[in-house]
Amino acid sequence: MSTYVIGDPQGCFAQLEALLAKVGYRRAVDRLWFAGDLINRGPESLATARFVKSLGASAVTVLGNHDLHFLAIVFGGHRPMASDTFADMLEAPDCLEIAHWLRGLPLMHREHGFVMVHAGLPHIWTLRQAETHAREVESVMRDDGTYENFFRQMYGNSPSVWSDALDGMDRHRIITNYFTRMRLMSSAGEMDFSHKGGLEGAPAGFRPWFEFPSRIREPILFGHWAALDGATGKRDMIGLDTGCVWGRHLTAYCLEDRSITRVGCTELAA
Ligand SMILES: [Mn+2]
Repeated sequence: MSTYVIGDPQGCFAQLEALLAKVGYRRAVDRLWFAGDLINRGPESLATARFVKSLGASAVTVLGNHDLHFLAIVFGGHRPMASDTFADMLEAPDCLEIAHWLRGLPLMHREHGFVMVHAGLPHIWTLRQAETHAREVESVMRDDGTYENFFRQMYGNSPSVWSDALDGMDRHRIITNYFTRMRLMSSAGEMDFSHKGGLEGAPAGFRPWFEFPSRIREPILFGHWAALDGATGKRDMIGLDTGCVWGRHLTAYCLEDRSITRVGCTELAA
């Protein structure tokens, strides 16, 4: 059995199928992990979501900001943006079925000595704290009495720095932002949402989240930051978003032998 961890397909289903063929994926035997952003920007969000959902317990997916954006539209009353490409999902007969499946997915997964998240883990938290905070928001998204309000109020950049004293929606929003949107942060744990480029040109006082000394010893698998192209300079900070939807690569990381497999992606019209 092999476990392949894949970053940010974003609706590029043909490339996902090509990557699975290249690694020799065996559906009945192997497991797939997805570091989030299954959908949006690419051409086949519905096919991608249906495929991952069909894998049941043989796939593990953590939620990304694009997956949450879809849920904010379906459940939170928000409108699609012009750049969204998941109209096929919104119009599908199984739209709600997919959305309810997605809201049951975790923000963080820990298994086989690895941790998987979409954007990253802030250095201000221990692994135990991160797990506790992930479970807090997952509970809110799963609870039939609270999920709609969560998706209505999920958006926003405030608060931008953690405090144990935060409660209610402010607390749930910043936890969600750390797990699914974080790129740059300050030593105090404040997030910056203005910078989406590479490592150069960061605002003063802000650095990539993975450059701060962390108490977390387990390797961290993450996606989200396509401009990095997977390069963090650290063996145990494993970036998996290699810009498939921007015409670069879709990447699979094999947990058992730590090998990396990529397929090239031609430029796709969004
Ligand atoms: Mn993302």
